[in-house]
Amino acid sequence: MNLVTAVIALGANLDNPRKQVEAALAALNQVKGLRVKAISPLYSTKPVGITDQPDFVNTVVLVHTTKSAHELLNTLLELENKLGRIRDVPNGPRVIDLDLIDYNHQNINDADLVLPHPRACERAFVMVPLAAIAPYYVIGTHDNASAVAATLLKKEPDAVTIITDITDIIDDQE
Ligand code: PH2
Ligand code: MG
Ligand code: MG
Repeated sequence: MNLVTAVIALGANLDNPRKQVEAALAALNQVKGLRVKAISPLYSTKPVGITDQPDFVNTVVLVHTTKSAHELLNTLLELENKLGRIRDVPNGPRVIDLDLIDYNHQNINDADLVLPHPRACERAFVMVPLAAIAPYYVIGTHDNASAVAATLLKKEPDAVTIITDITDIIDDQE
């Protein structure tokens, strides 16, 4: 059994985004052939791209999986559908977004999947959470997550605000 590490970013900004993210975390950990190994704190983040939409809740997880990169991508798309995602406005508001950021440090350039995620290192809402759980994780040819996050935060200190850590989520479920 070939077990590899992957990085997944979760985001939501509709219909109680924190609940949506928590539901997605629970669903993700139920997936066969996948275990969530680390969950970052949840962050309230300013919308990037289309700025005229609600703030997001974002988190990043490290998973171990026996799935291939494409199988994992399909799993994430299926989960998005199951959790009520409707694809209308690209980069617009959504109840849940599950993005594959990195798969075992592999470079993939397919029509449906480019890895590592080409814009991950420009996004504080990905790199700050990643740095919280894996500061030395290197995406592509960039500096490690901690260094990239620090640079992004220097440019835009208000981009992300921590709202909770995993202990709150566990408490909520009891
Ligand atoms: N996702 C986007 C576009 N903009 N902004 C924030 N803060 N968080 C996101 O997850 C996000 C975004 C497209 O997937
Ligand atoms: Mg996204
Ligand atoms: Mg997406």
